[in-house]
Amino acid sequence: MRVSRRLSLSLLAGISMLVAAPAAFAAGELPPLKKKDHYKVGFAQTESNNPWRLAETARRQAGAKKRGDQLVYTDAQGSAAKQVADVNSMIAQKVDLIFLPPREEKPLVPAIMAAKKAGIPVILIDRNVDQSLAKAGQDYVTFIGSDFVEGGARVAEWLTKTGNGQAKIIEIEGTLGSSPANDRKKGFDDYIKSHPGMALLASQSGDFARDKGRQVAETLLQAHPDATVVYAHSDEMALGAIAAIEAAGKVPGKDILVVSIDGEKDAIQAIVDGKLGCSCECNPRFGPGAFAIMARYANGETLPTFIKNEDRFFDATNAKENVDSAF
Ligand code: GZL
Repeated sequence: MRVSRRLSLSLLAGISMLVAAPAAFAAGELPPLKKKDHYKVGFAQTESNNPWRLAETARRQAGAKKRGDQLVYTDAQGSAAKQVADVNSMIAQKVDLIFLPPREEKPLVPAIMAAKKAGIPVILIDRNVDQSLAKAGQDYVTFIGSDFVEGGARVAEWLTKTGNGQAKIIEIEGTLGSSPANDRKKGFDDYIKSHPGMALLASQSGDFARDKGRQVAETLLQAHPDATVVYAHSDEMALGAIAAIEAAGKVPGKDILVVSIDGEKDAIQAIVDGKLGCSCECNPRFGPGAFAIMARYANGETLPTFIKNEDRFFDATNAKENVDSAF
């Protein structure tokens, strides 16, 4: 049968459209990761202004190097909008997979959906997204990180059990809209609600940064001279608060008890020095582990929607022995 020239051209055009169009995945269907020896992997970091972020980046780079993978690294310098652009650039570069710590829970969702549409699987690390907007196992592969609600509750529990059950608390929150800040607040605040002697006087964001933490502590301590505790969502902000307390001529650990999260070296040293009460670990060193999880996904394994990092807890009982190995 002779096929007309016009029909054969239109058939060819139709087929080429099928081949060229980016893969479209149904709502519950994740893009697969082809099994191969090496990958081109994107890692869109939020910023590099504190030891936690630097430690995370170092371990991710080590993980890629160990596997012989190519790491496409970007630094959003504290801007969710830039992080969105960074992810979109990785999509354009056709990376095989993207590791993403969404700086804030909502703005990164469209970029995650764009990666899915382009057939690129995303593994969220360290921070999660708003679960009403995107879900693990459906829009991204999984979330690997700490349980932030649990971390906030562990600090509240330590505070309640260590003190006399009485406290007037100033809370210094992490980056506004980020899952660690939202959930560390929820975990801590919900716990103290069931302890009448624990009062929350004020709560404000220090953006996970030491100097901003110092400024917020200075302001809130001046506004609330009766405060007896500072709860900081990260060690960097706790160390800033300690500086503010000392600048005000008060003694941290004696006049005002500071409690925190992360487990960074300077904070554990501050516990040894009696200036910080406790720090619930939030381990940034899971780079190689994240690559192992990527390999499991490539092998066709169905992964859990949340792969939880187990975190230790540091206070005067164990700080000294843990300073040297801290990040
Ligand atoms: C937690 C991470 C937080 C750390 C901060 O997984 O996103 O961001 O607690 C860091 O130190 O800035």
